[in-house]
Amino acid sequence: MLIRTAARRRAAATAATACALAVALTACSGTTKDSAVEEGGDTGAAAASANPDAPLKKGLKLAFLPKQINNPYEKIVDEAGIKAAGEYGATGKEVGPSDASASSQVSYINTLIQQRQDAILIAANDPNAVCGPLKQAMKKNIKVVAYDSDTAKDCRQLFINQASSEQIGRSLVQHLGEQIDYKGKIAILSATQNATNQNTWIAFMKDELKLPKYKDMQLVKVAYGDDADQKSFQQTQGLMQAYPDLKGIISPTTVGIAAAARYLGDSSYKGKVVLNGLGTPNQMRKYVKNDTVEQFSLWNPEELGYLGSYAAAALASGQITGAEGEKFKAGKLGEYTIGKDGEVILGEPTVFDKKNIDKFDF
Ligand code: RAM
Repeated sequence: MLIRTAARRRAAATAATACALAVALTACSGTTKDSAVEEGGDTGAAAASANPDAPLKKGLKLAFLPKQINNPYEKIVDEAGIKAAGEYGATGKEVGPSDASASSQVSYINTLIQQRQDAILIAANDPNAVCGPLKQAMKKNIKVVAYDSDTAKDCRQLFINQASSEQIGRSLVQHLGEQIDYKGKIAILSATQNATNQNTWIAFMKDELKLPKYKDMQLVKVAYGDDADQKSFQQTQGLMQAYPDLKGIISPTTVGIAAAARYLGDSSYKGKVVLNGLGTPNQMRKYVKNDTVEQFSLWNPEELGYLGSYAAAALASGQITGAEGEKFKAGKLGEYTIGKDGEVILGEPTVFDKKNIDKFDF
């Protein structure tokens, strides 16, 4: 447990740096948590003072609202969160849109408010488009937890981040740099143009690329596959047509990297263009085994859902209010401390390659 705690402390420190660097980004902009409580108005006594000894309430209703319902990664996260709710006598469900466009989640939030859920957990498709309805939810004492992809800060009480955003962004560039010997044209294949998480990571990638050791690496394009399989496939094809001498692609989305691997794996670029990014071992296994992809990273999505579930329950039970420094227990994952701006960091990502990929099943 010592190691976990130390790793978490490191991660929290990195997150603080991340936000300092990313002030210009939507992910780290907006007003503080306190103003959310004021605007929420009705978060009441529980918001004013946390009771760390309060038991988790029985019968809580949690709703997971992913970026899109048919994304295998989001499914793993949400199913784990729903299962965790069963551990402490709550119920959970997943609802959401079939596309990850900016405003696609708004009508779902409105319905969840009408249903008087106790907490809404959202992986936001846009930091601002969901804000109005989420503030309405908080006003009605429905707790709001962003996970995976943040909203603006005053539109939720907590953000459960999978890992330090800075570490995710910088390490993807570091890994690709090593793989292509720090030379040549590179591109990014992202999710949607508005995705808070991908945009935050890309800002750190661009910042990392400013270091002298990357002077011979040139980022020629950021393409958007919208977390849609077919569009991501076509965008990869388009990148290769436009830049046949491309040396590497970073795809910081599980949908994007799997589609890009499928395109490259069946093309003459296999083994010539390095593909790195964020993927699930189960979707990427065959591309690692057939040498299309050497390595990629991810955190454990089940743990992300599990942590989000416990965090939402702790909020809804008055154990925490979302203020920096408050602590809560997340079942088998142990204790977590809320960092700056209501951010809770799960841990560190894992790098997967031929040697370890068979040890993972998600
Ligand atoms: C996709 C989504 C998600 C992101 C992962 C890595 O599934 O864009 O938000 O965290 O990739």
